[in-house]
Amino acid sequence: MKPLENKLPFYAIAALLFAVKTYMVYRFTFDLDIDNFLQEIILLVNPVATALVLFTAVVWFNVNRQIKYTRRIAVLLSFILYFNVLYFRSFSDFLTIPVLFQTNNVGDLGSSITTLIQLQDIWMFLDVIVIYVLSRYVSRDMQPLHTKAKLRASVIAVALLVGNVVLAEIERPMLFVRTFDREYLVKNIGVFNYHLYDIALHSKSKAQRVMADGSEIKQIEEYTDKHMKSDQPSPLEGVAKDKNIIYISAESIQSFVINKKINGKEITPFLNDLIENSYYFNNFYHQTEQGKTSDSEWVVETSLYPLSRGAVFFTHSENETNAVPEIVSNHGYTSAVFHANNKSFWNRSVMYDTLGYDEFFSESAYEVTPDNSIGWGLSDKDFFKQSIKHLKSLEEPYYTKFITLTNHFPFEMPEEQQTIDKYDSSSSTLNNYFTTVKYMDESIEQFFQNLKDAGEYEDSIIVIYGDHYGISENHNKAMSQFLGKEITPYEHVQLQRVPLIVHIPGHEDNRTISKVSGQMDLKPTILNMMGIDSEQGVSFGTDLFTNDVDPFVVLRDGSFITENYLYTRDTCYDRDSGEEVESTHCEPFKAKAQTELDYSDSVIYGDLLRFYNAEYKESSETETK
Ligand code: GP9
Ligand code: MN
Repeated sequence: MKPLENKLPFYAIAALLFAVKTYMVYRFTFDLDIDNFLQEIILLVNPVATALVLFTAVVWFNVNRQIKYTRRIAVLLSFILYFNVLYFRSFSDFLTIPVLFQTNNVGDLGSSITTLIQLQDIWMFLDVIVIYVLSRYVSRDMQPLHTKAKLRASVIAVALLVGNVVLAEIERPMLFVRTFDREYLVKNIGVFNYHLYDIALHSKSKAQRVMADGSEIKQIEEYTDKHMKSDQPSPLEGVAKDKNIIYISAESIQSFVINKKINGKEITPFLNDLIENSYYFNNFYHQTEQGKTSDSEWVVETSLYPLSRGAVFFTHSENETNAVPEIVSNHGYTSAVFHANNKSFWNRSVMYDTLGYDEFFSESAYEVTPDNSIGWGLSDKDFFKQSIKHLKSLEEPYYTKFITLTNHFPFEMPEEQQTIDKYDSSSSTLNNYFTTVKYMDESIEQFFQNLKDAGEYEDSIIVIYGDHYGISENHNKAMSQFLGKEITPYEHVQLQRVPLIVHIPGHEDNRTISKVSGQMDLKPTILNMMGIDSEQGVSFGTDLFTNDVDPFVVLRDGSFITENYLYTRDTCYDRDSGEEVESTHCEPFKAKAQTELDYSDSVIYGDLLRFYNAEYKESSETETK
């Protein structure tokens, strides 16, 4: 064969082969869900852009090293891709740096690796073979390219990659800030850029951890003990001892729907009745930020604030957490989460281990078909129904959490399943919302019946909380039409209230409690109810059933609510009337709110609970000796 006089075809062939291979892996091995045309385009552009960036880098090497570089990069990238394929076959997920160092994950993979490797996988290395063969025919005495040509090649490649990222941001706004799902990241920026992103995220949190020392946690614990911990015994102390705990994380439900009607029909008839036989908190705020559902889980299980950007579930999944599942496991409870979504969403597969959950029943534990799906996936009614067998398989007492999904933006409900009229306003989001909220109400009602039929109700305490808002500020006009009042910044904060219902079968002393409270308060409350509050540790919440600590709820954006005032966007309001008042009223609380957020951030960034937990374990060991 005649030597390839011009090297460009050689690099172009190498890049093209690699791009085609990567695309085929995305399309057929990872089986990424493609929902629209833009996603299709992104999936096509990404392998080309990545291959061009990596392979055109060759122009900057001297002529002799160009061929070597091309061969090596082809081998390296092929192995990275192949390793992801093997990992995906085993876990339906993508590799992360923490996972690489988690012995149990990679250990599992190690033992089964021979079963994962398949003979036909050889196709994944065909391009490498072609590149090696072709490289022998490339002329070794070519003149190097002019700097202008080198620049041109690199600029085109990088521009294509930037175009890819821009398209990804259009398709999934805040993709990089929220980092909600590895599958979305891989789908939008490709597996190689995803790894770079993961490395950056990991290095940043590692650096902050290294700088931290153990002295700060003592100071923070003293602060939370002094300002949040109630000295009063809770009237419900020990009421949940040895009982099962069932949390229902109710997707996107806000308090404004409770006891409200559309065209004369109650939106939440079951919850409205349930409230009469339960404790209902009508001034209970969600405290989530960009991590949405995962933030609510974080707050409820750890009593720490979420971060102001990103999701703790992603950024700090290796931290020590002293979370409720871990604590209750040490007291004979089996802990489990039920959620019929892909297990990598919000990094749950990793994070639930960190929080100490024993079991996670994710999408793969359910039978999901087009017929039983609505919107995001398995319908809540089917989800609850199918969960019962898994629930029954758990050893009692159990501590469980059921995460619903159907009442999720964009609130789709097939017409034949709608049991309430849509609202009539300029916002189709708000109009649809009531139909899925009504569906949630029915599915929770059905779940109560499922629990009763399965004999799981009597010995359980059921706690239902809204995870975060469903209707954003973009719909203020329609919202103000529904509520019959203007949505001022004060009203906006009031709309961050979500229902909290604590239902204890057979309990008499039920009532609606109006004290200002937040998701942060659930950890101390539930531990107190279980009679194990002494282990709550650093907690920014207060038992909901005690009254000796002044109510103070801080939202992640720095807004806060006290008994008498509400502060948001640099303005102080009277909590009852919503009237603006002198800023001096809110002034003393501003510093306190900031201190709490800063302390909580320090705990997370510095992974400070590792010091606390080490010390705690040591002292409890000496006590038992
Ligand atoms: C996805 C579900 C919804 O698994 O938790 O996530 P969200 O968008 O509400 O955070
Ligand atoms: Mn949610």
